[in-house]
Amino acid sequence: MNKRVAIIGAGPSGTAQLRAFQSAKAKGADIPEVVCFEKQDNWGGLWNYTWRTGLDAHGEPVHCSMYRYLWSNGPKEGLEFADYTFEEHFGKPIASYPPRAVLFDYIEGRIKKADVRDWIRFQTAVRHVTFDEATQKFTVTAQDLLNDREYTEEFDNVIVASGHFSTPNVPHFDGFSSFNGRVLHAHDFRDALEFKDKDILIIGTSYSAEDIGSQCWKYGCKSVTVSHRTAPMGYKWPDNWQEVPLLERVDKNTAYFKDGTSKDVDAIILCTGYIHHFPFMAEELKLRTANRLATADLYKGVVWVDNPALFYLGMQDQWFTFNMFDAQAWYVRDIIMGRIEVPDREARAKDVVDRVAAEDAGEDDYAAIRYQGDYVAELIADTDYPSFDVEGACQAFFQWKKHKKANIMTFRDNGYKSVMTGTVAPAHHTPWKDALDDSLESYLQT
Ligand code: FAD
Ligand code: NA7
Repeated sequence: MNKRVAIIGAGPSGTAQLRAFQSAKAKGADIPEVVCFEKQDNWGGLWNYTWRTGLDAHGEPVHCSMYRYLWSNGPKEGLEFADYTFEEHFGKPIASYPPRAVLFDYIEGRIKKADVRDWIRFQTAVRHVTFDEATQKFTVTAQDLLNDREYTEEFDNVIVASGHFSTPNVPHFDGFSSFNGRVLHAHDFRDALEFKDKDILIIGTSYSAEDIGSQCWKYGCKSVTVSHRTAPMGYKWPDNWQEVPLLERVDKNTAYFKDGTSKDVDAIILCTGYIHHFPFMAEELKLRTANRLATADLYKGVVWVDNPALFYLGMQDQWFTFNMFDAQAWYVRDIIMGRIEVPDREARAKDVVDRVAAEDAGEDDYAAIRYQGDYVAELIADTDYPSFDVEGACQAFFQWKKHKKANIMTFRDNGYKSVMTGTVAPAHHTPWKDALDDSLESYLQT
């Protein structure tokens, strides 16, 4: 096959795509030449932790939004690879909510086994992607950051796997410029110990707000105040935790809220989400979408409606993660290799409209989980990705929701059944709230 395929990003989505092509090759298929561009010096995407914030050593925006002490926010049984189980990687069953380093090790284990590191050009940032109607080729302009050399190459397909939880959405509130403390976005949060003995204010009510607040509580902050725009999270919080309406303004160290109440705080952490940001894509190829399950303009959630030679991976809001990226990567591979046909533009656009309507019809988080589970099942039914019990994975998510409702500070102490191996995860040796050492070595001790 004399096609050339560019993958942008070697995070979980990009490495899923590499593994998909490698697995076809291992089965004797003739595969395209695959070039993966990764701006960091290692794979793993967001899971590749760095202490840096702001700009990296080359002046590039730091991609990492993860922090020290991050433990999986959902059960690992919902994200397990169907072709590489946790038990295969660690040689024994492990507990259900691994810290970041453990999940990084797992992601890395599969891609190392696939032996495709030399398909990746590390420390190479994609600067610009255009499409030529006449030649039907993409031109990719990339920068070799180590040698400060820019070059262009042509490709038949481009797969954008650059993630969408890295460019922060940063609202402004009156008084921020004269606040006598630190104002930061979750993207720049690293070490909860920075906020030990401090009163912190968090804006937002989604995963980052819940998790960063919980971490600061775990590592000894004085109090957590969470300000909501739409609705409070409503969990049973510890005594030094309160939920308040939206912030109106701050004056020196005092935060004033919409209901007229106020609170003196030492730091403000904006857990206000991220934007889909693709400055390197030509205007007519650029995905513009809200953070939702049915993204705009992507047939089957992956094929650019206006040009089926272009793909985006992992652009949905996420209940399912690693195995959804796999489902997408195998599907995209099979389109590129001519095993799956893509319908005409009208049908592609209708598919998007139907998916948006189906998502909108769902009433709660349970419906959303099932919706995304059905999507994963739909894609894997058409490829040779190992079939797995998606309903069982949904059940793990449903139990997780119930455990969070029962006790938000102990939900990570529960174990769930792997739909890949049938094993029920053992309890971790230490309750999450007391486990201050989140190293891989500590976590894997039995
Ligand atoms: P990313 O992981 O973002 O990887 C994208 C890659 O593209 C990066 O390596 C980046 O360097 C590269 N890149 C970007 N732009 C360019 C460019 N121009 N040129 C070259 N390379 C480029 N998921 C879970 O399953 N469990 C969790 O507990 C969990 N916790 C999370 C916590 C936080 C704080 C965040 C932000 C996300 C969390 N997620 C979690 C979700 C996360 O989105 C996925 O797990 C996963 O990392 C997404 O993979 P990805 O490959 O699509 O994107
Ligand atoms: P999310 O899930 O996109 O949530 C963003 C939150 O920020 C949400 O509660 C929003 O409130 C709130 N928000 C956004 N803009 C504002 C403004 N202007 N004012 C007040 N509140 C605002 O982002 P997360 O970072 O929590 O999670 C992203 C991923 O990281 C997730 O997949 C996890 O795995 C980790 P709203 O409810 O819309 O009123």
